[in-house]
Amino acid sequence: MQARPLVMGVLNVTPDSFFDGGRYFDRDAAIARGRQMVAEGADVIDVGGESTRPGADPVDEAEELRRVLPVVAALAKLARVSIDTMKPSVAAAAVDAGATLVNDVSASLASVAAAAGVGLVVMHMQGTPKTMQDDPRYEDVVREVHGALRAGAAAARAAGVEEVYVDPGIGFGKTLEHNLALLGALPELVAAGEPVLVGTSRKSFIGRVLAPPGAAPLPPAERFEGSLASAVWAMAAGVAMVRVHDVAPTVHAARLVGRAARRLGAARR
Ligand code: HH2
Repeated sequence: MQARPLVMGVLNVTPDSFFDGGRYFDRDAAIARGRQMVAEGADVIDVGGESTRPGADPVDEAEELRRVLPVVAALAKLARVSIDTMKPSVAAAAVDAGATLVNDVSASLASVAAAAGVGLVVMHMQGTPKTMQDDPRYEDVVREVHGALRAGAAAARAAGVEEVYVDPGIGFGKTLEHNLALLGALPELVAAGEPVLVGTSRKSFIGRVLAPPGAAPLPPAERFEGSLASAVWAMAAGVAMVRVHDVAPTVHAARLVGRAARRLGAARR
Protein backbone atom coordinates (compact mmCIF):
# COMPACT_ATOMS: atom_id res chain seq x y z
CA MET A 1 0.00 0.00 0.00
CA GLN A 2 1.39 3.45 -0.89
CA ALA A 3 2.11 5.71 2.11
CA ARG A 4 -0.42 8.32 1.05
CA PRO A 5 -2.74 9.02 -1.86
CA LEU A 6 -0.85 10.64 -4.73
CA VAL A 7 -1.55 14.21 -5.81
CA MET A 8 -1.63 15.15 -9.50
CA GLY A 9 -1.28 18.89 -10.06
CA VAL A 10 -3.28 20.40 -12.93
CA LEU A 11 -1.33 22.57 -15.36
CA ASN A 12 -3.38 23.87 -18.26
CA VAL A 13 -1.34 25.63 -20.93
CA THR A 14 -4.54 27.05 -22.40
CA PRO A 15 -6.28 30.41 -22.71
CA ASP A 16 -9.71 28.98 -21.85
CA SER A 17 -9.65 26.30 -19.14
CA PHE A 18 -12.50 26.80 -16.72
CA PHE A 19 -10.37 27.64 -13.67
CA ASP A 20 -6.73 28.29 -14.59
CA GLY A 21 -7.30 29.27 -18.25
CA GLY A 22 -4.94 32.06 -19.33
CA ARG A 23 -2.85 31.98 -16.14
CA TYR A 24 -0.26 29.58 -17.55
CA PHE A 25 -0.73 30.09 -21.29
CA ASP A 26 2.65 31.74 -21.36
CA ARG A 27 5.34 29.03 -21.50
CA ASP A 28 7.54 30.49 -18.76
CA ALA A 29 4.56 31.02 -16.47
CA ALA A 30 3.54 27.39 -17.02
CA ILE A 31 7.00 26.06 -16.23
CA ALA A 32 7.21 28.26 -13.13
CA ARG A 33 3.82 26.99 -11.93
CA GLY A 34 4.94 23.39 -12.55
CA ARG A 35 8.08 23.97 -10.48
CA GLN A 36 5.97 25.48 -7.73
CA MET A 37 3.65 22.48 -7.66
CA VAL A 38 6.63 20.13 -7.44
CA ALA A 39 7.94 22.16 -4.50
CA GLU A 40 4.50 21.87 -2.89
CA GLY A 41 4.69 18.10 -3.07
CA ALA A 42 2.85 17.18 -6.26
CA ASP A 43 3.61 13.61 -7.32
CA VAL A 44 2.61 14.11 -10.95
CA ILE A 45 2.17 17.24 -13.08
CA ASP A 46 -0.67 16.88 -15.58
CA VAL A 47 0.04 19.08 -18.59
CA GLY A 48 -2.86 19.89 -20.91
CA GLY A 49 -3.07 22.07 -24.02
CA GLU A 50 -6.76 21.69 -24.86
CA SER A 51 -9.62 22.55 -22.51
CA THR A 52 -12.23 19.84 -22.02
CA ARG A 53 -14.68 22.10 -20.22
CA PRO A 54 -18.29 21.75 -21.37
CA GLY A 55 -18.74 23.54 -24.70
CA ALA A 56 -15.00 23.87 -25.41
CA ASP A 57 -13.90 24.03 -29.04
CA PRO A 58 -11.25 21.54 -30.20
CA VAL A 59 -7.67 22.79 -30.64
CA ASP A 60 -5.70 21.81 -33.72
CA GLU A 61 -2.80 19.44 -33.39
CA ALA A 62 0.04 21.83 -34.25
CA GLU A 63 -1.20 24.38 -31.73
CA GLU A 64 -1.64 21.78 -28.98
CA LEU A 65 1.90 20.48 -29.60
CA ARG A 66 3.27 24.04 -29.52
CA ARG A 67 1.60 24.61 -26.15
CA VAL A 68 2.54 21.43 -24.32
CA LEU A 69 5.86 20.08 -25.59
CA PRO A 70 8.28 22.67 -24.17
CA VAL A 71 6.47 22.56 -20.82
CA VAL A 72 6.54 18.75 -20.68
CA ALA A 73 10.22 18.70 -21.61
CA ALA A 74 11.14 21.23 -18.92
CA LEU A 75 9.09 19.67 -16.12
CA ALA A 76 9.93 16.04 -16.89
CA LYS A 77 13.43 16.77 -15.61
CA LEU A 78 11.93 17.58 -12.19
CA ALA A 79 8.96 15.29 -11.68
CA ARG A 80 6.66 12.71 -13.19
CA VAL A 81 4.65 14.33 -15.98
CA SER A 82 1.39 13.17 -17.49
CA ILE A 83 -0.08 14.42 -20.74
CA ASP A 84 -3.78 15.30 -20.75
CA THR A 85 -4.89 14.97 -24.36
CA MET A 86 -7.35 13.32 -26.71
CA LYS A 87 -4.90 13.10 -29.64
CA PRO A 88 -2.61 10.09 -30.27
CA SER A 89 0.01 12.29 -31.93
CA VAL A 90 0.16 14.67 -28.95
CA ALA A 91 0.36 11.79 -26.48
CA ALA A 92 3.20 10.16 -28.44
CA ALA A 93 5.17 13.41 -28.81
CA ALA A 94 4.74 14.23 -25.12
CA VAL A 95 6.06 10.80 -24.18
CA ASP A 96 9.07 11.44 -26.43
CA ALA A 97 9.55 14.71 -24.54
CA GLY A 98 9.53 12.89 -21.17
CA ALA A 99 5.94 12.27 -20.06
CA THR A 100 5.45 8.83 -18.50
CA LEU A 101 1.68 8.80 -18.04
CA VAL A 102 -1.01 9.34 -20.68
CA ASN A 103 -4.14 10.94 -19.20
CA ASP A 104 -6.61 9.65 -21.74
CA VAL A 105 -9.91 11.50 -21.27
CA SER A 106 -11.24 10.12 -24.56
CA ALA A 107 -10.53 6.44 -23.78
CA SER A 108 -8.74 6.00 -27.12
CA LEU A 109 -5.02 6.08 -26.39
CA ALA A 110 -4.28 2.63 -24.95
CA SER A 111 -2.25 1.58 -27.99
CA VAL A 112 -0.10 4.72 -27.75
CA ALA A 113 0.64 4.09 -24.06
CA ALA A 114 1.34 0.41 -24.74
CA ALA A 115 3.71 1.14 -27.63
CA ALA A 116 5.59 3.69 -25.54
CA GLY A 117 5.69 1.55 -22.39
CA VAL A 118 4.10 4.23 -20.19
CA GLY A 119 1.13 4.35 -17.81
CA LEU A 120 -2.44 5.18 -18.78
CA VAL A 121 -5.43 6.85 -17.15
CA VAL A 122 -8.67 5.39 -18.52
CA MET A 123 -11.32 8.06 -17.91
CA HIS A 124 -15.05 7.79 -18.54
CA MET A 125 -16.76 10.44 -20.67
CA GLN A 126 -20.22 10.36 -22.23
CA GLY A 127 -20.12 12.26 -25.56
CA THR A 128 -17.55 14.95 -26.34
CA PRO A 129 -16.74 18.16 -24.44
CA LYS A 130 -18.63 20.27 -26.99
CA THR A 131 -22.02 18.72 -26.16
CA MET A 132 -21.54 16.35 -23.21
CA GLN A 133 -23.50 18.45 -20.71
CA ASP A 134 -26.50 19.03 -23.01
CA ASP A 135 -28.57 16.12 -21.73
CA PRO A 136 -26.50 13.34 -20.13
CA ARG A 137 -28.54 10.19 -19.47
CA TYR A 138 -27.90 6.82 -17.87
CA GLU A 139 -30.20 4.07 -16.66
CA ASP A 140 -27.81 3.31 -13.81
CA VAL A 141 -24.85 5.65 -13.85
CA VAL A 142 -22.71 3.71 -11.38
CA ARG A 143 -23.22 0.36 -13.10
CA GLU A 144 -22.61 1.83 -16.57
CA VAL A 145 -19.54 3.91 -15.68
CA HIS A 146 -17.94 1.16 -13.60
CA GLY A 147 -18.63 -1.34 -16.39
CA ALA A 148 -17.05 0.92 -19.00
CA LEU A 149 -13.99 1.44 -16.79
CA ARG A 150 -13.60 -2.30 -16.21
CA ALA A 151 -13.75 -2.86 -19.97
CA GLY A 152 -11.36 0.01 -20.69
CA ALA A 153 -8.84 -1.22 -18.14
CA ALA A 154 -9.05 -4.78 -19.47
CA ALA A 155 -8.54 -3.54 -23.04
CA ALA A 156 -5.55 -1.45 -21.95
CA ARG A 157 -3.97 -4.42 -20.20
CA ALA A 158 -4.66 -6.63 -23.21
CA ALA A 159 -2.95 -4.02 -25.40
CA GLY A 160 0.09 -4.28 -23.14
CA VAL A 161 -0.24 -1.33 -20.74
CA GLU A 162 1.14 -2.33 -17.34
CA GLU A 163 0.18 0.69 -15.22
CA VAL A 164 -3.51 1.56 -15.45
CA TYR A 165 -5.64 4.02 -13.46
CA VAL A 166 -9.41 4.23 -13.85
CA ASP A 167 -11.26 7.54 -13.44
CA PRO A 168 -15.07 8.00 -13.33
CA GLY A 169 -14.74 11.34 -15.16
CA ILE A 170 -16.56 13.69 -12.81
CA GLY A 171 -18.37 16.33 -14.91
CA PHE A 172 -17.79 14.60 -18.24
CA GLY A 173 -21.34 14.03 -19.48
CA LYS A 174 -22.86 13.88 -15.99
CA THR A 175 -25.50 15.79 -14.07
CA LEU A 176 -25.09 16.82 -10.44
CA GLU A 177 -26.89 13.66 -9.34
CA HIS A 178 -24.69 11.48 -11.59
CA ASN A 179 -21.54 13.05 -10.10
CA LEU A 180 -22.75 12.56 -6.53
CA ALA A 181 -23.73 8.95 -7.23
CA LEU A 182 -20.24 8.26 -8.63
CA LEU A 183 -18.54 9.92 -5.66
CA GLY A 184 -20.74 7.90 -3.31
CA ALA A 185 -19.75 4.72 -5.14
CA LEU A 186 -15.98 5.33 -4.99
CA PRO A 187 -15.43 2.62 -2.33
CA GLU A 188 -17.04 0.13 -4.73
CA LEU A 189 -14.82 1.26 -7.61
CA VAL A 190 -11.73 1.03 -5.37
CA ALA A 191 -12.77 -2.47 -4.29
CA ALA A 192 -12.90 -3.55 -7.95
CA GLY A 193 -9.11 -3.58 -7.85
CA GLU A 194 -7.66 -1.10 -10.35
CA PRO A 195 -6.03 2.02 -8.84
CA VAL A 196 -8.53 4.87 -9.02
CA LEU A 197 -7.86 8.50 -10.01
CA VAL A 198 -10.52 11.14 -9.45
CA GLY A 199 -10.72 14.79 -10.47
CA THR A 200 -13.29 16.98 -8.73
CA SER A 201 -11.17 20.12 -8.41
CA ARG A 202 -13.20 23.36 -8.65
CA LYS A 203 -15.82 21.64 -10.84
CA SER A 204 -19.31 23.02 -11.29
CA PHE A 205 -21.12 20.37 -9.23
CA ILE A 206 -19.33 21.84 -6.19
CA GLY A 207 -20.66 25.30 -7.02
CA ARG A 208 -24.16 23.84 -7.23
CA VAL A 209 -23.97 21.89 -3.99
CA LEU A 210 -22.64 24.90 -2.08
CA ALA A 211 -25.00 27.57 -3.48
CA PRO A 212 -27.75 28.70 -1.12
CA PRO A 213 -31.21 27.47 -2.20
CA GLY A 214 -32.41 29.34 -5.28
CA ALA A 215 -29.07 31.13 -5.78
CA ALA A 216 -26.71 30.78 -8.75
CA PRO A 217 -23.89 28.19 -8.42
CA LEU A 218 -20.74 29.49 -6.75
CA PRO A 219 -18.07 30.43 -9.32
CA PRO A 220 -14.83 28.39 -9.57
CA ALA A 221 -12.92 30.91 -7.43
CA GLU A 222 -15.27 30.17 -4.51
CA ARG A 223 -15.13 26.39 -4.70
CA PHE A 224 -11.88 25.74 -2.81
CA GLU A 225 -13.32 24.28 0.42
CA GLY A 226 -15.72 22.10 -1.53
CA SER A 227 -12.86 20.91 -3.73
CA LEU A 228 -10.74 19.99 -0.76
CA ALA A 229 -13.66 18.27 0.96
CA SER A 230 -14.36 16.20 -2.14
CA ALA A 231 -10.67 15.28 -2.48
CA VAL A 232 -10.60 14.17 1.17
CA TRP A 233 -13.77 12.17 0.59
CA ALA A 234 -12.15 10.44 -2.38
CA MET A 235 -8.87 9.78 -0.57
CA ALA A 236 -10.70 8.38 2.47
CA ALA A 237 -12.57 6.08 0.07
CA GLY A 238 -9.20 4.68 -0.95
CA VAL A 239 -8.44 6.28 -4.32
CA ALA A 240 -4.79 6.10 -5.38
CA MET A 241 -4.56 9.64 -6.80
CA VAL A 242 -6.50 12.92 -6.87
CA ARG A 243 -6.19 15.51 -9.66
CA VAL A 244 -6.25 19.04 -8.24
CA HIS A 245 -5.46 22.68 -8.90
CA ASP A 246 -4.75 23.42 -5.21
CA VAL A 247 -1.69 21.26 -4.65
CA ALA A 248 -0.27 22.42 -1.29
CA PRO A 249 -3.44 21.99 0.80
CA THR A 250 -4.27 18.72 -0.91
CA VAL A 251 -0.81 17.30 -0.18
CA HIS A 252 -1.32 18.19 3.48
CA ALA A 253 -4.72 16.50 3.45
CA ALA A 254 -3.24 13.45 1.70
CA ARG A 255 -0.63 13.08 4.44
CA LEU A 256 -3.33 13.10 7.09
CA VAL A 257 -5.55 10.66 5.24
CA GLY A 258 -2.56 8.39 4.57
CA ARG A 259 -1.64 8.26 8.25
CA ALA A 260 -5.20 7.64 9.39
CA ALA A 261 -5.78 5.00 6.71
CA ARG A 262 -2.73 3.06 7.85
CA ARG A 263 -4.11 3.01 11.43
CA LEU A 264 -7.47 1.85 10.10
CA GLY A 265 -5.73 -0.92 8.15
CA ALA A 266 -3.78 -1.97 11.26
CA ALA A 267 -6.92 -1.93 13.44
CA ARG A 268 -8.73 -4.23 11.01
CA ARG A 269 -5.95 -6.78 10.73
N1 HH2 B 1 -10.85 16.83 -15.58
C1 HH2 B 1 -10.46 17.80 -16.43
C2 HH2 B 1 -9.41 17.57 -17.34
N2 HH2 B 1 -8.76 16.39 -17.35
N3 HH2 B 1 -8.46 14.21 -16.49
C3 HH2 B 1 -8.83 13.23 -15.66
N4 HH2 B 1 -8.19 12.06 -15.68
N5 HH2 B 1 -9.86 13.39 -14.77
C4 HH2 B 1 -10.57 14.56 -14.70
O1 HH2 B 1 -11.52 14.64 -13.88
C5 HH2 B 1 -10.20 15.62 -15.58
C6 HH2 B 1 -9.13 15.42 -16.49
C7 HH2 B 1 -11.14 19.13 -16.41
O2 HH2 B 1 -10.51 20.03 -15.59
P1 HH2 B 1 -9.43 21.16 -16.02
O3 HH2 B 1 -8.26 20.54 -16.68
O4 HH2 B 1 -9.13 21.96 -14.83
O5 HH2 B 1 -10.20 22.12 -17.01
P2 HH2 B 1 -10.23 22.27 -18.59
O6 HH2 B 1 -10.72 20.98 -19.15
O7 HH2 B 1 -11.17 23.42 -18.82
O8 HH2 B 1 -8.85 22.56 -19.08
